[in-house]
Amino acid sequence: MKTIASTDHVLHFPKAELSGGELVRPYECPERWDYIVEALANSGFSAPQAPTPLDMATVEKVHGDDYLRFLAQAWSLWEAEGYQGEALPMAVPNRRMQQREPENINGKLGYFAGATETAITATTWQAVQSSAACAQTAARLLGTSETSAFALCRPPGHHAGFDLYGGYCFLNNAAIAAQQLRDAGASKVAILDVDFHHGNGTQDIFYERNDVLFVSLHGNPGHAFPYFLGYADETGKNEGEGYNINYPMLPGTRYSVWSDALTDALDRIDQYFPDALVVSLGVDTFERDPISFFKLTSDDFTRYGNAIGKRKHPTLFVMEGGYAVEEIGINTRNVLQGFLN
Ligand code: Q9C
Ligand code: ZN
Repeated sequence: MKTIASTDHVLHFPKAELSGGELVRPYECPERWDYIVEALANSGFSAPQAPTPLDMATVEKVHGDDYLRFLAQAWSLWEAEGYQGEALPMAVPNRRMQQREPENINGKLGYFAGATETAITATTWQAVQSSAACAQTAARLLGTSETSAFALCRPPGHHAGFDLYGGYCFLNNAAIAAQQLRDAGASKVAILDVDFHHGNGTQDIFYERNDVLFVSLHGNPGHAFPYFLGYADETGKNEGEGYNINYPMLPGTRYSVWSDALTDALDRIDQYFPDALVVSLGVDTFERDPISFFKLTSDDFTRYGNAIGKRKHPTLFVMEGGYAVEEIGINTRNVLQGFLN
């Protein structure tokens, strides 16, 4: 299995994340990428290949024009105000307020933010575009020479909606990959999101579409980020009705329960007969993840990788979360090795 990865990921490393009322070192940090590269090299995977530059035409099919303009301009507008810190949103539109993009950068940040922990820096946009390029390049491989591929994306993407950033995400890498597969001739694409957190951005993007099935296993939003989406009764809308499937699970969930949801999810995916499968691969379901509450062990990652592989779909893995940094490489490698065996 080939890995596509970009060293540009280091360009996104804010000094701070707002967490528990403090500015802390971000959980979503560059060493995550290093540990994964190292674990794959130690297990005989081929060296990562760099992506080709991002084709924005694909991105424009899953994100709004106003939002893309905002991402490209955010830092220069912030800098022009004379601020010394990193760009964080503070005021957000709420119930019964206007949904209108303000002129001022603080207003724009809040307007496009789904959460307030994620900072934007001078070089964030370059890292974000290179991360999305990894997903797109890997999707191109899947459409041609390969039956599986791994896009080692950083920053991650599944919380990024049509016009929404947050949860460490800016462009939705998995959605871009799915759209790329569609444009290259796949008539149906399934996305399986196994990150601990609900893939609210991916759900948002495809909620009214039936050409992309979205299936997510995650912490119950009554108890877990992103808190405001991810319930089981969210099943899609209009053309997309029946093409969105959520499996929210409670704090303390172990593999015995999680794997039953996975079996059901994989059955639903098989019944859809997709031409390709995109897996939003977060390993923050791990028992020692610092910000999550599922209890999967390192061996469980091998088990579920194998369960996914048994379904024999052309499969693209797209890296999402995972914050037990020292174990992130092993756990990610275990999924890919389990898949291949
Ligand atoms: N005190 C992904 O896994 N909440 N994003 C952090 C820390 C945001 C996770 C709370 C979690 C976002 C891609
Ligand atoms: Zn996550």
